[in-house]
Amino acid sequence: MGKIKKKVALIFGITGQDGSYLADLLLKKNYIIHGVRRRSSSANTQRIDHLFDYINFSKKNFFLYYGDISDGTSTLNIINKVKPDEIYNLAAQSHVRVSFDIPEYTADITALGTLRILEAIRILNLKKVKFYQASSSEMFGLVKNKKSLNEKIPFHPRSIYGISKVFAYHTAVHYREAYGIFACNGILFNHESPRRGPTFVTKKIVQGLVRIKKGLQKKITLGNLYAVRDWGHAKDYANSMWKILQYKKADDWVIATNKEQTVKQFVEMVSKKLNMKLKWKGKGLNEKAIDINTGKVVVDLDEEYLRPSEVEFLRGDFSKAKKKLKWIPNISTQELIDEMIKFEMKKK
Ligand code: NAP
Ligand code: F7E
Repeated sequence: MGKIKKKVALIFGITGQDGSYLADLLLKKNYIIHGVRRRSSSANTQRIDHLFDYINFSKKNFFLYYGDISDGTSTLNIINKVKPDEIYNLAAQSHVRVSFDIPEYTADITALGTLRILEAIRILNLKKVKFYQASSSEMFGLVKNKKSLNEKIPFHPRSIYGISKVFAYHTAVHYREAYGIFACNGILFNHESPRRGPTFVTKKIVQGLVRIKKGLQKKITLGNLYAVRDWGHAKDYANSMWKILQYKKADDWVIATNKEQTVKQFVEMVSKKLNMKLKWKGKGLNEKAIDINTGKVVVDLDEEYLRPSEVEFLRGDFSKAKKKLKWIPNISTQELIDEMIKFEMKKK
């Protein structure tokens, strides 16, 4: 019997939260993985370092390349060298607040970076490659009715990050329609994990409150407590990316939990788990949370963390993915919080 050929995946953004969970998943599925990392003066592979421990190098199933999606030539060269079956574009300047500070850079990476990858696929005439684009619920932006959002809701982005993702979304659709490339969009709502970057709100809250509990920090300072988000677990969402590329036709998919919380409710869920009883006082930017046991302020607000325009409400309707991909989120927000707390508790 002939050997079954292993699938080859190329992941842009492998060093990020989602890239690392996707690499975990695809290695378990026996893929050969190629990942693109950026050159950095300090280590940026912490999220995938564990892979080196269990990868059997004799099998040659894990490769990293230096690259950057701002650089079209190296992007094309890597794709040409690897000739993958599946390309996952998870690379982006992914921070919404930061996109107000560096809009041009954000557009170059998050919007044009996607175009560069798709152009490389087109120029190289890779007819069989499947392409996944990390689209975002931030594309919905300004939502008029507070209802669950599905694939048919029009986009009204509220940041250059969101606008760049809309460009990338339409570019993927365009390459599908114009050139027949199997290009898909996963419209993923917020997803978190112990591997989340420290300046995203869930990680900032969990890390901060755990450090307060350990006596290492006095308080955390946040922005808008009343923004509503639909928070899932990155591990579940990495699984959806793979399922999207296994579906019989290229399409666009909302991935979410269809449950929502405010930032303030998230603070309360974390503090409850840590046995910290909070009392909220004040209004607007003067709102604060006091730890009833110690009488000390543990959460306050600063306008530095507000955005010039905010996405106030996001809750996703994933019924299409449930029906056709048989995808559902398996990890609840409470389980997500428990895992994030456990991870922070173990830190020295
Ligand atoms: P992340 O942790 O910020 O990871 C982003 C990845 O992109 C990192 O590996 C980063 O490299 C890489 N990257 C940044 N600029 C690059 C460039 N110029 N060239 C090549 N690589 C570059 O983000 P994430 O949470 O894993 O999200 C993955 C993707 O999904 C992103 O596109 C994000 O916008 C999108 N998304 C995320 C969510 C969410 O809630 N997490 C929801 C919807 C969509 P370094 O490690 O060197 O920084
Ligand atoms: O903010 C509010 C903030 O930065 C969530 C990215 O992965 O998900 C993420 O974007 C909410 C916002 O995520 C602070 O104003 C309050 O309303 O954790 P975040 P995000 O902006 O929703 C989408 C789907 C992506 O695609 C993005 O890549 O929390 N908030 N106080 C705060 N946010 C931050 N970061 N820091 C605060 O102090």
